[in-house]
Amino acid sequence: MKIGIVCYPTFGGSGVVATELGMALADKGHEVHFITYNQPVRLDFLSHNLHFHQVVIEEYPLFEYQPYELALSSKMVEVVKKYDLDVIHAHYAIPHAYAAYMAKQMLKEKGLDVGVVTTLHGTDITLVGSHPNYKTAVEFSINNSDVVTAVSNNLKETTNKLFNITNDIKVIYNFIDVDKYDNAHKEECKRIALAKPHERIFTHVSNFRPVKRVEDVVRIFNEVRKEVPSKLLMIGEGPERAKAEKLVKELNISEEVFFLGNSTEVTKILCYSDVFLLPSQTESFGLAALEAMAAGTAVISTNTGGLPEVNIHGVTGYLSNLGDVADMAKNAIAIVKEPSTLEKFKQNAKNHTRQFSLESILPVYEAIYTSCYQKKEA
Ligand code: GMT
Repeated sequence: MKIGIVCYPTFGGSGVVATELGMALADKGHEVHFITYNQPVRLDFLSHNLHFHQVVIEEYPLFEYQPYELALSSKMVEVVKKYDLDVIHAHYAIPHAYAAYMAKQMLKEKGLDVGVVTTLHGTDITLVGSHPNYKTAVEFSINNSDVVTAVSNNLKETTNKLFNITNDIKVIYNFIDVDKYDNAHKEECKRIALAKPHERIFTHVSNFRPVKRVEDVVRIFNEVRKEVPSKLLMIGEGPERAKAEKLVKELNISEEVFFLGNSTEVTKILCYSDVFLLPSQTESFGLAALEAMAAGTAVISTNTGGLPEVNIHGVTGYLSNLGDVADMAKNAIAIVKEPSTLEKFKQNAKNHTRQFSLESILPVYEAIYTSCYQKKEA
Protein backbone atom coordinates (compact mmCIF):
# COMPACT_ATOMS: atom_id res chain seq x y z
CA MET A 1 0.00 0.00 0.00
CA LYS A 2 1.00 3.64 -0.36
CA ILE A 3 0.69 5.51 2.90
CA GLY A 4 1.20 9.19 3.71
CA ILE A 5 2.16 9.92 7.34
CA VAL A 6 1.60 13.39 8.74
CA CYS A 7 3.17 14.09 12.11
CA TYR A 8 5.28 16.43 14.23
CA PRO A 9 8.91 15.76 13.41
CA THR A 10 10.11 16.48 16.95
CA PHE A 11 11.13 14.36 19.97
CA GLY A 12 7.52 14.15 21.26
CA GLY A 13 5.81 10.78 21.59
CA SER A 14 3.37 11.23 18.71
CA GLY A 15 6.20 11.95 16.28
CA VAL A 16 8.16 8.98 17.59
CA VAL A 17 5.19 6.61 17.18
CA ALA A 18 4.50 7.94 13.67
CA THR A 19 8.13 7.58 12.63
CA GLU A 20 8.63 4.10 14.08
CA LEU A 21 5.36 3.01 12.43
CA GLY A 22 6.38 4.45 9.06
CA MET A 23 9.80 2.80 9.17
CA ALA A 24 8.27 -0.56 10.15
CA LEU A 25 5.69 -0.32 7.33
CA ALA A 26 8.44 0.46 4.82
CA ASP A 27 10.38 -2.53 6.15
CA LYS A 28 7.36 -4.69 5.32
CA GLY A 29 7.35 -3.40 1.76
CA HIS A 30 4.77 -0.61 1.90
CA GLU A 31 5.57 2.73 0.29
CA VAL A 32 5.63 5.40 3.01
CA HIS A 33 5.66 9.18 2.56
CA PHE A 34 6.27 11.45 5.55
CA ILE A 35 4.75 14.90 5.09
CA THR A 36 5.83 17.47 7.67
CA TYR A 37 7.93 20.61 8.17
CA ASN A 38 11.24 18.86 9.03
CA GLN A 39 12.66 15.40 8.61
CA PRO A 40 11.41 13.49 11.70
CA VAL A 41 14.20 13.11 14.28
CA ARG A 42 13.99 9.33 14.41
CA LEU A 43 13.86 9.00 10.62
CA ASP A 44 17.52 8.28 10.16
CA PHE A 45 17.41 6.94 6.64
CA LEU A 46 15.39 7.32 3.43
CA SER A 47 15.03 4.66 0.75
CA HIS A 48 13.10 3.77 -2.39
CA ASN A 49 9.99 3.15 -0.28
CA LEU A 50 10.61 5.67 2.51
CA HIS A 51 10.21 9.29 1.45
CA PHE A 52 10.11 12.67 3.16
CA HIS A 53 8.24 15.68 1.71
CA GLN A 54 8.94 18.97 3.44
CA VAL A 55 6.17 21.48 4.02
CA VAL A 56 7.83 24.84 3.48
CA ILE A 57 6.25 28.08 4.60
CA GLU A 58 7.37 31.33 3.06
CA GLU A 59 7.44 34.36 5.34
CA TYR A 60 5.02 37.10 4.27
CA PRO A 61 4.81 40.44 6.10
CA LEU A 62 1.01 40.33 6.34
CA PHE A 63 1.04 37.10 8.32
CA GLU A 64 1.67 37.42 11.98
CA TYR A 65 1.03 33.64 12.12
CA GLN A 66 2.01 31.51 9.13
CA PRO A 67 -0.93 29.45 7.76
CA TYR A 68 0.72 26.04 8.21
CA GLU A 69 -2.49 24.00 7.71
CA LEU A 70 -2.95 25.50 4.25
CA ALA A 71 0.58 24.66 3.18
CA LEU A 72 0.25 21.19 4.74
CA SER A 73 -3.04 20.33 3.03
CA SER A 74 -1.74 21.64 -0.31
CA LYS A 75 1.38 19.47 0.10
CA MET A 76 -0.81 16.45 0.93
CA VAL A 77 -2.83 16.97 -2.27
CA GLU A 78 0.39 17.25 -4.28
CA VAL A 79 1.91 14.07 -2.79
CA VAL A 80 -1.31 12.00 -3.00
CA LYS A 81 -1.66 12.93 -6.67
CA LYS A 82 1.98 12.40 -7.58
CA TYR A 83 2.42 9.06 -5.80
CA ASP A 84 -1.18 7.83 -5.92
CA LEU A 85 -1.40 7.37 -2.14
CA ASP A 86 -4.15 5.15 -0.74
CA VAL A 87 -4.32 6.60 2.71
CA ILE A 88 -3.15 9.54 4.84
CA HIS A 89 -2.44 8.75 8.49
CA ALA A 90 -2.63 11.94 10.59
CA HIS A 91 -0.89 11.68 13.96
CA TYR A 92 -2.08 14.26 16.51
CA ALA A 93 -5.39 15.89 15.68
CA ILE A 94 -4.21 19.50 15.66
CA PRO A 95 -3.88 20.58 12.90
CA HIS A 96 -3.10 17.34 11.06
CA ALA A 97 -6.57 15.74 11.05
CA TYR A 98 -8.15 19.00 9.98
CA ALA A 99 -5.60 19.52 7.17
CA ALA A 100 -6.06 15.89 6.05
CA TYR A 101 -9.84 16.39 5.85
CA MET A 102 -9.30 19.51 3.70
CA ALA A 103 -6.88 17.63 1.43
CA LYS A 104 -9.43 14.84 1.01
CA GLN A 105 -12.09 17.37 -0.04
CA MET A 106 -9.74 19.06 -2.51
CA LEU A 107 -8.87 15.68 -4.02
CA LYS A 108 -12.56 14.77 -4.27
CA GLU A 109 -13.08 17.84 -6.46
CA LYS A 110 -10.53 16.32 -8.83
CA GLY A 111 -12.24 12.91 -8.79
CA LEU A 112 -9.63 11.32 -6.50
CA ASP A 113 -10.15 9.54 -3.21
CA VAL A 114 -7.81 9.04 -0.26
CA GLY A 115 -8.57 7.44 3.10
CA VAL A 116 -7.96 9.53 6.23
CA VAL A 117 -6.91 7.80 9.45
CA THR A 118 -6.51 9.98 12.54
CA THR A 119 -4.60 8.86 15.62
CA LEU A 120 -5.28 10.79 18.81
CA HIS A 121 -2.19 10.94 21.02
CA GLY A 122 -3.12 12.80 24.18
CA THR A 123 -2.58 16.51 24.58
CA ASP A 124 -4.37 17.03 21.24
CA ILE A 125 -7.45 16.03 23.27
CA THR A 126 -6.72 16.65 26.94
CA LEU A 127 -4.76 19.90 27.13
CA VAL A 128 -5.02 21.64 23.77
CA GLY A 129 -7.81 20.04 21.77
CA SER A 130 -10.60 20.65 24.25
CA HIS A 131 -9.74 24.35 24.59
CA PRO A 132 -12.59 26.47 23.15
CA ASN A 133 -10.17 27.86 20.55
CA TYR A 134 -9.83 24.44 18.91
CA LYS A 135 -12.69 22.28 20.17
CA THR A 136 -15.11 22.73 17.24
CA ALA A 137 -12.47 22.01 14.60
CA VAL A 138 -11.03 19.04 16.51
CA GLU A 139 -14.48 17.49 17.01
CA PHE A 140 -15.28 18.02 13.32
CA SER A 141 -12.04 16.42 12.15
CA ILE A 142 -12.47 13.39 14.45
CA ASN A 143 -16.04 12.84 13.28
CA ASN A 144 -15.07 13.21 9.62
CA SER A 145 -12.03 10.91 9.55
CA ASP A 146 -12.54 7.53 7.88
CA VAL A 147 -10.98 5.79 10.89
CA VAL A 148 -10.05 7.21 14.30
CA THR A 149 -7.69 5.54 16.75
CA ALA A 150 -6.58 6.46 20.27
CA VAL A 151 -3.46 5.23 22.07
CA SER A 152 -5.23 4.01 25.24
CA ASN A 153 -8.66 3.15 26.59
CA ASN A 154 -8.38 6.13 28.87
CA LEU A 155 -7.81 8.48 25.93
CA LYS A 156 -10.81 7.01 24.11
CA GLU A 157 -13.02 7.55 27.19
CA THR A 158 -11.69 11.07 27.70
CA THR A 159 -12.32 11.95 24.05
CA ASN A 160 -15.90 10.70 24.28
CA LYS A 161 -16.39 12.70 27.48
CA LEU A 162 -14.94 15.98 26.22
CA PHE A 163 -16.37 15.98 22.68
CA ASN A 164 -19.57 15.03 20.94
CA ILE A 165 -18.10 12.08 19.04
CA THR A 166 -20.20 10.29 16.44
CA ASN A 167 -17.35 8.17 15.04
CA ASP A 168 -16.15 4.90 16.58
CA ILE A 169 -12.71 5.21 18.20
CA LYS A 170 -10.49 2.13 18.05
CA VAL A 171 -7.85 1.72 20.73
CA ILE A 172 -4.39 0.84 19.43
CA TYR A 173 -1.70 1.01 22.07
CA ASN A 174 1.72 2.54 21.48
CA PHE A 175 4.15 -0.18 20.51
CA ILE A 176 7.77 -1.08 20.85
CA ASP A 177 10.33 -3.00 18.85
CA VAL A 178 11.21 -5.34 21.70
CA ASP A 179 14.28 -6.76 19.92
CA LYS A 180 15.80 -3.32 19.54
CA TYR A 181 15.89 -3.03 23.32
CA ASP A 182 16.82 -6.66 23.94
CA ASN A 183 19.98 -6.49 21.92
CA ALA A 184 20.51 -2.80 22.40
CA HIS A 185 24.14 -1.92 22.67
CA LYS A 186 24.80 -4.58 25.30
CA GLU A 187 28.51 -4.43 24.75
CA GLU A 188 28.46 -0.62 24.98
CA CYS A 189 26.52 -0.39 28.22
CA LYS A 190 29.32 0.96 30.38
CA ARG A 191 27.32 1.74 33.48
CA ILE A 192 30.45 2.29 35.48
CA ALA A 193 31.12 5.53 33.57
CA LEU A 194 28.12 7.09 35.32
CA ALA A 195 27.71 5.44 38.66
CA LYS A 196 29.59 3.33 41.17
CA PRO A 197 28.45 -0.32 41.37
CA HIS A 198 26.48 0.27 44.59
CA GLU A 199 24.68 3.35 43.21
CA ARG A 200 21.25 3.19 41.56
CA ILE A 201 20.49 5.05 38.33
CA PHE A 202 17.22 6.94 37.91
CA THR A 203 16.15 8.34 34.53
CA HIS A 204 13.61 10.79 33.20
CA VAL A 205 13.01 11.36 29.47
CA SER A 206 10.59 14.00 28.22
CA ASN A 207 10.12 17.28 26.41
CA PHE A 208 10.26 19.13 29.77
CA ARG A 209 6.83 20.71 29.30
CA PRO A 210 4.81 21.74 32.39
CA VAL A 211 2.67 18.58 32.02
CA LYS A 212 5.75 16.45 32.81
CA ARG A 213 6.30 18.05 36.26
CA VAL A 214 10.08 17.80 36.05
CA GLU A 215 10.50 19.53 39.42
CA ASP A 216 8.67 16.56 40.98
CA VAL A 217 11.25 14.31 39.30
CA VAL A 218 14.04 16.20 41.07
CA ARG A 219 12.18 16.20 44.41
CA ILE A 220 11.48 12.45 44.26
CA PHE A 221 15.12 11.79 43.46
CA ASN A 222 16.27 14.05 46.29
CA GLU A 223 14.31 11.98 48.80
CA VAL A 224 15.60 8.69 47.39
CA ARG A 225 19.28 9.68 47.38
CA LYS A 226 19.09 10.42 51.10
CA GLU A 227 18.40 6.69 51.66
CA VAL A 228 20.07 4.98 48.71
CA PRO A 229 23.15 6.37 46.90
CA SER A 230 21.91 7.20 43.40
CA LYS A 231 22.33 9.24 40.23
CA LEU A 232 19.64 10.92 38.12
CA LEU A 233 19.82 11.30 34.33
CA MET A 234 17.53 13.97 32.86
CA ILE A 235 17.12 13.53 29.10
CA GLY A 236 15.34 16.04 26.88
CA GLU A 237 14.91 19.75 26.37
CA GLY A 238 12.00 22.05 27.00
CA PRO A 239 10.59 25.05 28.80
CA GLU A 240 10.85 23.62 32.33
CA ARG A 241 14.49 22.55 32.14
CA ALA A 242 15.83 25.78 33.67
CA LYS A 243 13.49 25.43 36.67
CA ALA A 244 14.61 21.85 37.23
CA GLU A 245 18.27 22.86 37.02
CA LYS A 246 17.68 25.69 39.49
CA LEU A 247 16.05 23.28 41.93
CA VAL A 248 18.97 20.87 41.60
CA LYS A 249 21.34 23.72 42.54
CA GLU A 250 19.16 24.82 45.47
CA LEU A 251 19.07 21.26 46.80
CA ASN A 252 22.84 21.08 46.36
CA ILE A 253 22.70 17.83 44.38
CA SER A 254 24.40 18.96 41.16
CA GLU A 255 26.99 16.19 41.45
CA GLU A 256 24.29 13.55 41.35
CA VAL A 257 22.05 14.90 38.58
CA PHE A 258 23.05 15.05 34.91
CA PHE A 259 21.10 16.99 32.28
CA LEU A 260 21.94 15.30 28.99
CA GLY A 261 19.71 17.27 26.58
CA ASN A 262 17.89 15.74 23.63
CA SER A 263 19.13 12.39 22.45
CA THR A 264 18.43 10.19 19.45
CA GLU A 265 20.15 7.35 21.31
CA VAL A 266 17.81 6.87 24.22
CA THR A 267 18.23 3.08 24.07
CA LYS A 268 21.94 3.47 24.86
CA ILE A 269 21.14 5.62 27.90
CA LEU A 270 18.27 3.43 29.10
CA CYS A 271 20.53 0.40 29.33
CA TYR A 272 22.10 2.01 32.44
CA SER A 273 18.81 2.77 34.08
CA ASP A 274 17.25 1.10 37.13
CA VAL A 275 14.12 3.21 37.65
CA PHE A 276 12.26 5.57 35.32
CA LEU A 277 10.46 8.54 36.91
CA LEU A 278 7.29 9.85 35.22
CA PRO A 279 5.25 12.01 37.64
CA SER A 280 3.17 13.60 34.82
CA GLN A 281 0.05 15.67 35.36
CA THR A 282 -1.52 13.56 32.63
CA GLU A 283 -0.22 10.99 30.18
CA SER A 284 -2.49 9.37 27.61
CA PHE A 285 -0.16 6.38 27.43
CA GLY A 286 3.45 7.13 28.40
CA LEU A 287 5.56 5.88 25.52
CA ALA A 288 8.73 7.03 27.29
CA ALA A 289 7.87 4.70 30.19
CA LEU A 290 7.23 1.80 27.78
CA GLU A 291 10.62 2.36 26.13
CA ALA A 292 12.28 2.37 29.54
CA MET A 293 10.44 -0.82 30.55
CA ALA A 294 11.55 -2.55 27.35
CA ALA A 295 15.13 -1.79 28.40
CA GLY A 296 14.43 -3.45 31.77
CA THR A 297 13.66 -0.39 33.90
CA ALA A 298 11.06 -0.24 36.68
CA VAL A 299 8.65 2.73 36.58
CA ILE A 300 7.53 5.16 39.26
CA SER A 301 4.67 7.23 37.86
CA THR A 302 1.44 8.97 38.63
CA ASN A 303 -1.83 7.10 38.16
CA THR A 304 -3.18 9.66 35.67
CA GLY A 305 -4.60 9.08 32.18
CA GLY A 306 -3.54 5.85 30.53
CA LEU A 307 -0.51 5.20 32.78
CA PRO A 308 -2.26 2.37 34.70
CA GLU A 309 -2.67 0.57 31.36
CA VAL A 310 1.12 0.56 30.96
CA ASN A 311 2.69 0.56 34.43
CA ILE A 312 1.25 -2.20 36.60
CA HIS A 313 1.16 -1.23 40.28
CA GLY A 314 3.35 -3.52 42.39
CA VAL A 315 4.53 -5.47 39.34
CA THR A 316 6.38 -3.26 36.86
CA GLY A 317 6.64 -0.32 39.27
CA TYR A 318 4.25 1.79 41.32
CA LEU A 319 1.52 4.38 40.68
CA SER A 320 0.82 7.35 42.96
CA ASN A 321 -1.57 10.29 43.04
CA LEU A 322 -0.55 13.40 41.14
CA GLY A 323 1.91 15.52 43.14
CA ASP A 324 2.42 12.94 45.91
CA VAL A 325 6.22 13.20 45.86
CA ALA A 326 6.56 11.49 49.26
CA ASP A 327 4.66 8.41 48.08
CA MET A 328 6.60 8.20 44.82
CA ALA A 329 9.91 8.50 46.73
CA LYS A 330 8.80 5.84 49.24
CA ASN A 331 7.87 3.47 46.39
CA ALA A 332 11.14 4.14 44.55
CA ILE A 333 13.12 3.33 47.70
CA ALA A 334 11.13 0.12 48.16
CA ILE A 335 12.17 -0.94 44.66
CA VAL A 336 15.87 -0.08 44.79
CA LYS A 337 16.79 -0.89 48.37
CA GLU A 338 17.20 -4.65 47.90
CA PRO A 339 19.02 -5.83 44.76
CA SER A 340 16.73 -8.87 44.46
CA THR A 341 13.57 -6.69 44.57
CA LEU A 342 15.01 -4.33 41.99
CA GLU A 343 15.89 -7.24 39.73
CA LYS A 344 12.35 -8.64 40.02
CA PHE A 345 10.73 -5.30 39.08
CA LYS A 346 13.15 -4.78 36.19
CA GLN A 347 12.42 -8.24 34.81
CA ASN A 348 8.64 -7.81 35.25
CA ALA A 349 8.81 -4.47 33.43
CA LYS A 350 10.67 -6.00 30.52
CA ASN A 351 8.31 -8.98 30.31
CA HIS A 352 5.24 -6.74 30.37
CA THR A 353 6.36 -4.84 27.26
CA ARG A 354 5.89 -8.00 25.13
CA GLN A 355 2.17 -7.13 25.13
CA PHE A 356 3.03 -3.97 23.19
CA SER A 357 5.25 -5.53 20.56
CA LEU A 358 5.57 -4.07 17.10
CA GLU A 359 4.75 -7.46 15.58
CA SER A 360 1.33 -7.56 17.21
CA ILE A 361 0.38 -3.92 16.59
CA LEU A 362 1.64 -3.36 13.04
CA PRO A 363 -0.95 -5.75 11.47
CA VAL A 364 -3.73 -3.83 13.24
CA TYR A 365 -2.70 -0.61 11.48
CA GLU A 366 -2.30 -2.48 8.19
CA ALA A 367 -5.85 -3.85 8.51
CA ILE A 368 -7.15 -0.32 9.05
CA TYR A 369 -5.33 0.95 5.95
CA THR A 370 -6.70 -2.01 3.97
CA SER A 371 -10.26 -1.13 5.04
CA CYS A 372 -9.73 2.42 3.69
CA TYR A 373 -8.15 1.03 0.53
CA GLN A 374 -11.07 -1.34 -0.08
CA LYS A 375 -13.50 1.54 0.37
CA LYS A 376 -11.53 3.49 -2.22
CA GLU A 377 -11.57 0.59 -4.69
CA ALA A 378 -15.31 -0.10 -4.26
O1 GMT B 1 4.13 13.75 26.02
C1 GMT B 1 4.21 14.72 25.27
O2 GMT B 1 4.18 15.87 25.66
C2 GMT B 1 4.35 14.47 23.79
C3 GMT B 1 3.08 13.94 23.25
C4 GMT B 1 3.07 14.02 21.77
O3 GMT B 1 1.98 13.99 21.26
O4 GMT B 1 4.05 14.12 21.07
O5 GMT B 1 2.92 12.59 23.72
C5 GMT B 1 1.64 12.04 23.74
O6 GMT B 1 1.64 11.00 22.78
C6 GMT B 1 2.47 9.85 23.13
C7 GMT B 1 2.42 8.87 21.98
O7 GMT B 1 1.15 8.40 21.72
C8 GMT B 1 1.94 9.25 24.43
O8 GMT B 1 2.68 8.10 24.77
C9 GMT B 1 2.07 10.31 25.53
O9 GMT B 1 1.55 9.80 26.74
C10 GMT B 1 1.26 11.55 25.14
N1 GMT B 1 1.52 12.63 26.12
C11 GMT B 1 0.57 13.08 26.94
O10 GMT B 1 -0.57 12.65 26.97
C12 GMT B 1 0.99 14.17 27.86
